[in-house]
Amino acid sequence: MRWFAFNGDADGICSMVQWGLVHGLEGNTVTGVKRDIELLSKIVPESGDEIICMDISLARNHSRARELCERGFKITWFDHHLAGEPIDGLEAHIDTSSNVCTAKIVENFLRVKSDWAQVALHGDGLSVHSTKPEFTELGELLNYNGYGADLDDLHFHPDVLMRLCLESKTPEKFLQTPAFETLKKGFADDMRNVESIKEVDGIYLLPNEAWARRVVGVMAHRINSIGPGPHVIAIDKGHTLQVSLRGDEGIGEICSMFGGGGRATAGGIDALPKEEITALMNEVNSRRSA
Ligand SMILES: [Mn+2]
Repeated sequence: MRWFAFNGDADGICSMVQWGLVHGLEGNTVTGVKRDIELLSKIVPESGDEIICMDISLARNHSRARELCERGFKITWFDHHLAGEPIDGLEAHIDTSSNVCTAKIVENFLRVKSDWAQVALHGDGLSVHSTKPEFTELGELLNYNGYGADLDDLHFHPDVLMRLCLESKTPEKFLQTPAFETLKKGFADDMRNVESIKEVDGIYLLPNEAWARRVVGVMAHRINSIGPGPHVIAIDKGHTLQVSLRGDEGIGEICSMFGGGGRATAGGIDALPKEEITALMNEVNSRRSA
């Protein structure tokens, strides 16, 4: 039996579609929302099984991957995220170059040129490296579908969406399907909801609803493009706030002061107690240009 584990975003889906078009997808598939990375823990192989992983970080699945290799399972890994130490016996096709996505790695491995790899580049925010701008929207919508707190938030289970893409065979044909229309309309509706959210006391506060959990990333990205920030976008979780912070510098540092983390320009705090919002805003405001 073969097992596939793939990220539920555009890149993971396009990687699987390419594999499926060449070799078929007989076996079990394991996937989840985009942020659900530790998928190897959901695989329960039996003797003689093999495992193929697409677009999930080996570093984040390292101990489980090592354990499965030691037990003799054949594992093949395609990815462009952090890998960690090499694992004996694991076949790794991992390239962390900033101009590739997993679907490009899979395309090279299969030696079959595919427009799905072009779609994936757009999905991963690597449009500048794609030769097919006509697939920008499709890449972004497949990527958008993967965002949410859990699978119930998504328009399509990523496995269902992957199989719909596979059935279509080409991105052009998928663009003609009702599934594409559903994604397009879903995104437009979510963005219309976003427009109703205004900044109040320095915060864009979103309700804890599925649409908000789906678009908070896109919204943060768009707000960040209007000025240096720091910008505060938060989902109201009752006693706590799920905070996304964006800006030009020092963002991860601010977040870490409140139990979160991140990079220089993007960060988050999973559960900020509401009584700490004043302290957070004091810190943010001291860094906002007058
Ligand atoms: Mn990717």
